[in-house]
Amino acid sequence: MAPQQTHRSGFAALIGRPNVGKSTLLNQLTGEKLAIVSPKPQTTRNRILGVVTRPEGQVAFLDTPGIHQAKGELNRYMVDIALQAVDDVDLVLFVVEPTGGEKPEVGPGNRFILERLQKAGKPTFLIINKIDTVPKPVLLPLIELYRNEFPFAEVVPISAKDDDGVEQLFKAVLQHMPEGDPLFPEDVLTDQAEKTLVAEYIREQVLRHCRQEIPYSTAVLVDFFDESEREPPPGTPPGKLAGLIRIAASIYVERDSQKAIIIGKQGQMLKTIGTDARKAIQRLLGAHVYLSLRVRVEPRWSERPEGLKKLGYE
Ligand code: GDP
Ligand code: K
Ligand code: MG
Repeated sequence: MAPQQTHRSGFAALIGRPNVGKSTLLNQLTGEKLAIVSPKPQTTRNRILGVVTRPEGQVAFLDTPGIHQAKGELNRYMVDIALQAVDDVDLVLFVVEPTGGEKPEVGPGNRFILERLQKAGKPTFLIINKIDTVPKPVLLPLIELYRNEFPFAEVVPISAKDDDGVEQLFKAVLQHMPEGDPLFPEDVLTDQAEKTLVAEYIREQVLRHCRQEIPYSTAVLVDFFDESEREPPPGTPPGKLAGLIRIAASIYVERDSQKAIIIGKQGQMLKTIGTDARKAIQRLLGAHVYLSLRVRVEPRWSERPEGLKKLGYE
């Protein structure tokens, strides 16, 4: 008789400064685009669950907003979410990118997070992401510097973008999960509703196409999601988009001037955002999508608790 394999399951949180590649890593681990990605900070605003299920175990990863010292209601909200996640998991994956070029350094932003992790006292991996961007020799001294700051259970260099080291990382994470039965049914991938993902895919296109100050002031809400014609007619070959989903969503900004930027000359910017978002949403939903977007102004929403609540951040 073959020996019974131990089944492990638990939670692991991706924690780190903005832009180090936490969301890219979540997507690579799960093989799905659960979290939007952009070169701008504050891309991830909520905690995002991504579940990986294998015969030998299950890991529920939590992607989180970047931790940084910044003012403002929305920033506080995001940092709280990230720090809360640390308390809720079995293992912390502290993600960093190589910094300091030829002379590697940890830096104040990472030290600030490490202080919090010291207090939390959870088993923690150091994930050095973006190793595709540096020559190999800088990694050893960098690891040395980090090891002097914190007793990491493991150090794993990866490139989330190139899928380099990600499988090894998953195996190491699983070894640190407690023994136990799966926490989620095996077909569960995330706890995000389709409507939430749709709103995020639209926000991603705003991040992609608009310049710096716009993204921070933007939130997206789905107003209308009609899937009454979602099912393709009987006899449609598998894989062929045949059903239709009608979606209306609002892009919220804080000022009229921002609204004008998102709409663009003769509506060109909004059209581009809509076209690109629709393509991504069609892939997500596996049906044709009719997407109608409008831009609304909600003054200073990101500075007010009621504003945050109204736009879905609570
Ligand atoms: P997050 O803010 O930590 O969630 O970071 P994102 O996942 O949004 O990524 C921030 C930026 O870093 C994006 O432009 C990504 O394409 C880029 N990025 C993420 N992982 C890698 C990597 O392994 N190598 C390189 N070169 N870029 C990466
Ligand atoms: K980002
Ligand atoms: Mg992110």
